[in-house]
Amino acid sequence: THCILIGAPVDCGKRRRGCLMGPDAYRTAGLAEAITALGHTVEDRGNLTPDSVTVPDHPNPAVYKLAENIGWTQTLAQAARDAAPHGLPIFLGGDHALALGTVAGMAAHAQTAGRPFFALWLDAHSDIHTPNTTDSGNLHGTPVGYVIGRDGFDGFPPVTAKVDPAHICMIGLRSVDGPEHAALLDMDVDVVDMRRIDEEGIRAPLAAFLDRVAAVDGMLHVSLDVDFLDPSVAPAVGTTVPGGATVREGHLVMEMLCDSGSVTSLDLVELNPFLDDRGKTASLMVDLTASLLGRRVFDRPTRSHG
Ligand code: DIR
Ligand code: MN
Ligand code: MN
Ligand code: MN
Repeated sequence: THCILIGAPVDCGKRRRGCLMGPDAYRTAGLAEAITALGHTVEDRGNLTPDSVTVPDHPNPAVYKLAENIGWTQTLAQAARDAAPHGLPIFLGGDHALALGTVAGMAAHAQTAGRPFFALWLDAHSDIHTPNTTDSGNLHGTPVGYVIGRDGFDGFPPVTAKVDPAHICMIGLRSVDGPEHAALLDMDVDVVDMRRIDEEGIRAPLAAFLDRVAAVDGMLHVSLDVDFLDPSVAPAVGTTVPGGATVREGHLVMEMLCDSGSVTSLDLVELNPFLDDRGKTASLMVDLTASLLGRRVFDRPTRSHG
């Protein structure tokens, strides 16, 4: 696989600063070296800067840095479309607002390629707000709302390839706001909250989703939010929520994704190196990426996931 690293130092999706250091933390933690050690090639396209746009005030006065978020969305959607035909784009965040652009861009690419598009959201949060429903005003809570085509994103680039909610699986949920909960009740997003993981394990729901992707030869975008993981193992994130995925659950997800062969793009988001403990979170994110790209102790006999 040819891996294309795209630095997206997005820091406007929430108020606590520091995610702009994420791309360099991944480089420092040896991301490119880990990928090449697995026999892949790596091309680092450096860090992008957002298009500059001006916008009128938003009716929801809480909305934070609207213009900058729109600029990043434009820039990253284009970067995704540019990179996708040449390899596997890995977007180095940056906070989760970057996914407004990366997912929209990858979905547009899939549409051009004539393939169904799916997204796996690994996160404590569902990120399905719109700029109108968010209380915090933090737009890192809105990328899913944007890509499925919810109303309220005036000023953002029109979503040319809307993602089907039935093609989205969210794993790790344990902090869902009221308006998000209401929106999710009305749609076919596969929501795997932590209780379901406790009861069924993480393997069964993921296997079922991956079988659906494979059945139609779908393209799969994976958006990995640091807060998917438990804060005890991944402290470098501004929005920690106790009770998250363990290190092994994280690796199993990545190993199954590797075996599926379906993953065509990846976001690494919400790493705030300013909050890290001697680089442990950055290193864990690099190790998880390595598992996604084929690092393993022993091979498994080939079999279906079901
Ligand atoms: C929360 C936080 N739902 C909000 N969202 C986060 O502000 O809308 N997503 N942290 O990863
Ligand atoms: Mn998120
Ligand atoms: Mn989150
Ligand atoms: Mn379908």
